[in-house]
Amino acid sequence: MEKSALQIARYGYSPKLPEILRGNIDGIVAEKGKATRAKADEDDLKKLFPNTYGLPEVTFKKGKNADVGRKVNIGVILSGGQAPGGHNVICGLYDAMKKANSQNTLYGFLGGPSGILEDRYVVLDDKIIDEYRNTGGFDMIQSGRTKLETEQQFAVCTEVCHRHDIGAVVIIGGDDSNTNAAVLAEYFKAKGEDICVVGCPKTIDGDLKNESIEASFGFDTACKTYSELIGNIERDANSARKYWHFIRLMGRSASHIALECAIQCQPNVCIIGEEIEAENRSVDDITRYIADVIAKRASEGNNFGVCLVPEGLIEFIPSIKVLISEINDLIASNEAEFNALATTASKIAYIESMLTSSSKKVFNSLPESIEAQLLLDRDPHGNVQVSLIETEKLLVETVKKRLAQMKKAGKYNGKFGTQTHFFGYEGRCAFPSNFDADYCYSLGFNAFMLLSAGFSGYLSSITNLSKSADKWEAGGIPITMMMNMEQRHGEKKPVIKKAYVELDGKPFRYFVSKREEWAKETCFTYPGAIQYFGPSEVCDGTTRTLQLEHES
Ligand code: FBP
Repeated sequence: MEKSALQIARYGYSPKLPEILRGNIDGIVAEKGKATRAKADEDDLKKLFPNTYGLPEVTFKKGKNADVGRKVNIGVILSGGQAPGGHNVICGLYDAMKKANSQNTLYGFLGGPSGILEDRYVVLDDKIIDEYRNTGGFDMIQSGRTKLETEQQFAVCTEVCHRHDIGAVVIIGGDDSNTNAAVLAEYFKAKGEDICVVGCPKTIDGDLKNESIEASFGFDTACKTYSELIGNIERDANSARKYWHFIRLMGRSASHIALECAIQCQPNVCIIGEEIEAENRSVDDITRYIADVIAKRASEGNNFGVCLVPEGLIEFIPSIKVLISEINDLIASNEAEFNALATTASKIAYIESMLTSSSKKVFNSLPESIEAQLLLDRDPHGNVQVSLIETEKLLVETVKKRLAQMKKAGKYNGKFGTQTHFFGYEGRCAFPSNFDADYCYSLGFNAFMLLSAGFSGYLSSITNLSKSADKWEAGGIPITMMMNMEQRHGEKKPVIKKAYVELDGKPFRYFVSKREEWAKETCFTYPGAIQYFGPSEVCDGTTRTLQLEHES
């Protein structure tokens, strides 16, 4: 396949490892810390994970490691949505395992978790690995959203691992995939199988983070890519001065991406879902807020601006949250009948007839296009697919109506020309930033160090990320430590706790301290293209979110 000039140039980039992982691989040893505890639901978790609950945290140090060269075959799986840097996790894993023993073999299971269930794989070698170094995408082995969660599936995994003499499985995924990695690790231990499972924290959404995991990979590059595009649009808006651009940003429920992009680009409006929920605001409240900003700018002759909307917003508006949960239950309990309905109109009428009167009112207040989008297929976890709901268009409609009312009342005298955008897939497979290239390579390398030392049920953890890569620390965190029990499909299940934007956290507080000024003035910033080859302060830094979180 023909290669672009950038692709060829990026092959030459050497990802930076933390100092501790450099040098001879038999000079790195694991040091166990104290036994860990989950923050909530300890008793339930202890019962569900009798073999893997309470494991100690692990840190790598310099020392003599006589076992690292023991031969091991490893299976690797990419799970869920694409995130820049996934290939480098595999490259780091591959380089570490070959460094330890050139006879080690890496099986790349194809198409996500279904690859291991169907025993579809490719044996990764230098030729394949070298073609994907520092590139975006998951196309080396592709991804998928099949869940690994039943005993029957685990039995198949065991069989497949035996067939290829696989002694460790690395699962690169988000909160749900890593939850399943922990369940698989527990299963192997309970059955006396000598197979380790190690996870790596992936998702552009940025919602897989906690005290031990500072960031999921892909968030950095995705935010930088979206910020470049938003900056370009801001410059266009400021040049033409005739449009309000409403931009919806991917990121599922949490608003981390929208917040980071707002800090990078200083738009006039950015809605944060978590704040909307905390303040119990309705669509009408959000509409009034945006319309007021538009009217104020119009009064100074500025009939243009940029408004960022997180894709998960709809789920944070309390009345719509209730509506979505009712729709989820109705679809789940009347699946066959609902699916048999041939037209969207009949589906809307069917659901509408069963809603409670308050939810029916909310449903009817939405444009028909949004009603239809709320009824689209659920994801494998039974959640509404927020990426399919055009909230930016909904807000343009409601704001338009509100401005017309304000005009009648003599409170607005501007022009409201609009453009809508959705940035999502554009950022998920971008070439990884230097930060993600380094972070991912380190996560993969470190995953090998964990599994070669026999740690199972752990998430590969690289920390101290706001410092330069040589100062990063390497270790492992027991996955059960990050779990709690949550209601899923009517059942209490162990899951890794999702991280939402903290309203008392520094990044959000910084945004709040600036947003009034950004709303009124034109303070746009234009981050531009991600620079790979240039001054270190441009190329190697991480997100503003992480920098603010680490500021003392
Ligand atoms: P993960 O949680 O699996 O990392 O996926 C993230 C994401 O990009 C979300 O931001 C988005 O809502 C969703 O995937 C879109 O899913 P799909 O790729 O199935 O369209």
